Amino acid sequence: MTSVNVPVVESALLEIASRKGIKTGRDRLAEMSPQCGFGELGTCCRTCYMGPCRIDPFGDGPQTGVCGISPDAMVARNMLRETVGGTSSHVGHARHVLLTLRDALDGKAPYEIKGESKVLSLAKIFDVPTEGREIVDVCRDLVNIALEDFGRQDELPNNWISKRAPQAEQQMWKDLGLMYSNPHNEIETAMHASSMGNDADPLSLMMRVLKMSLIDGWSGLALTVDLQDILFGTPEVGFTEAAVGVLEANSVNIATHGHNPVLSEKILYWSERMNSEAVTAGAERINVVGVCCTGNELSMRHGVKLAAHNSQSELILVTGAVDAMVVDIQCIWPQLAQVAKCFDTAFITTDPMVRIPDAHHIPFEPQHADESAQQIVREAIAAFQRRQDKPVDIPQHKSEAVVGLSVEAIVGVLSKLDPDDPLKPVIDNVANGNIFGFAGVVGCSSIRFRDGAMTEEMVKHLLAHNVLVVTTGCTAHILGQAGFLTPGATNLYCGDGLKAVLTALGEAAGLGGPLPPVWHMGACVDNSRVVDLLVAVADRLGVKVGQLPAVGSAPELVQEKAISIGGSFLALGVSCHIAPAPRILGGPMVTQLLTQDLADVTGAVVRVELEAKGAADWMIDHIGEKRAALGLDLATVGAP
Ligand code: BF8
Repeated sequence: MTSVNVPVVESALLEIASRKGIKTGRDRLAEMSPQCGFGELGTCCRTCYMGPCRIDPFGDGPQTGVCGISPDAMVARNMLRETVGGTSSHVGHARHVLLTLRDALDGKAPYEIKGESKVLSLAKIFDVPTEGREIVDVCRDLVNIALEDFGRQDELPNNWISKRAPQAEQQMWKDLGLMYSNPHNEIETAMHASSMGNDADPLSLMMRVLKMSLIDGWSGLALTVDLQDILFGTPEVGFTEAAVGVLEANSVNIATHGHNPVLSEKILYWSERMNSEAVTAGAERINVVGVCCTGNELSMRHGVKLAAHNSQSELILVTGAVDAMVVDIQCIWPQLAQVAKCFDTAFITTDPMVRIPDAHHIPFEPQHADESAQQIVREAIAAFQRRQDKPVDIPQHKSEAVVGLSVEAIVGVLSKLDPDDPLKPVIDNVANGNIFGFAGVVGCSSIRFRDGAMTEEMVKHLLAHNVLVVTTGCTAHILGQAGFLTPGATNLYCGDGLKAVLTALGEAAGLGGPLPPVWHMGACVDNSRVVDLLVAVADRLGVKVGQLPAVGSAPELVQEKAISIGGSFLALGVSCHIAPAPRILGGPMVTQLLTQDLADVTGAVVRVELEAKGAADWMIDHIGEKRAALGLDLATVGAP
């Protein structure tokens, strides 16, 4: 196993950028510092034109906005709008995939149904008859159920949450007034309520935050993943490599970046079929690699190599070896177009929502997917021809990585041990303390935390204390690059209990070695798979999800989407660590609500820890408290 740590990868790329005179996000962050303290605390309001209003939380200066709004209401209102931003992204993604699937079923878009098993399992959940029916007809019924959610004005419960979410938690959400009907109506209501002169009650606003987060969880994440599995198949365990060293000097390198596999699946498909055109142009082959979440999507279904997480997206361009960077939606830095201009790289935008000056825009609509994808691949080959005989700088860092651990894949592996009760070995080992608990370490990569390897250091502490880690998003790239997604990492980092159980499970399942200690579950939308796993374990134990010895962490928060995803975990009763602090500290009541009082509402709290060991220690303590509450008195078994 080759293993590197991310700062090595990044310092190599930063050295190349500096040598070539290219500014990076770190330079721009330094120029921007110190950043606005009012903004950081959440007490800057730009909602109306009597403002912007700024409230000094330390008592100097005005204590309300011009309209009289309190600091807590200001903070809560800002947080609601952040959550709407995150939820809109995921719900928009879900709707795009839904319409693509509808068009595919109607013969209007060139996509097939690769996930028949997902169609059948969803049919069971949604009471769609399957006996003697064609799979496309079953699928059409599911599409109509999902479409109904986006059109309804009857205030009846949303199908995807009311059928997909666990029943015990639904009762809690009903009691708290958090259940919802049409996600679009709720997004409108949240924007309306948070505009000037409406909701000014911080508690009411924070309940809207939780409700919006639930919408994210079920009509965003879960719906997207269910539909993508129908179209592209449910991921299976596979092997890949991660880090910039996956670029190939003599190949046409196409970096797919963004989130929506409706585009990247077609780029991959046509790259495989147009390889001979690349060879004719002088290349060894076409090498499709993945950046950010679209990278996770392709890696877990096709083993596509993972080139970069979000804060490396501009850095891999300085290699000069990326012939085309093709982007769809979300987390696309406008700066990418400027860096691409320094090289022969074709920076290609495809979605009408993502127009970036100096990018080459090739509109991509699912109905004409094949034509657009072929055009994009040809642009990449042309860019390769332009760079021929020019030197490239590809740092030779990469690590192996096991990817694609969907819940179905995990159950598949465990079934080899106990086909009748696949989760039993996991449950037994949680009970005896070999698995101390579970941590979902998810979210972004932030240049504020990268140089300290925040995520890697935190995960090392967790594994040493026998906490099994699951990961998604850019965090999955970070951990993949650092070698945590390999069987070898089990021996390197795990405490004795976790090492023993992962070794026994891996060997019994016929893998010839331990399971990796960090399980790659996909992109950020695949946090719904993390929820599905927790629900399955909770069901098997006969407890609520919030009672499990489990905790979440977004150790390098960047995006609004991470806020709404975190909120969906809080609504389930799963406490979350986060760094940096969300923008709430200027509102004492909101801060107390999220860090303490929420425990009496959903059972979860938020914890801010900016340093890796402190974060891991809190997570381990929290898991210990959950174990004690469940009566698992072997709370310290296996801890070093
Ligand atoms: O949805 S982890 S920087 S790429 S927001 Fe964006 Fe964050 Fe990366 Fe994926 Ni998720």
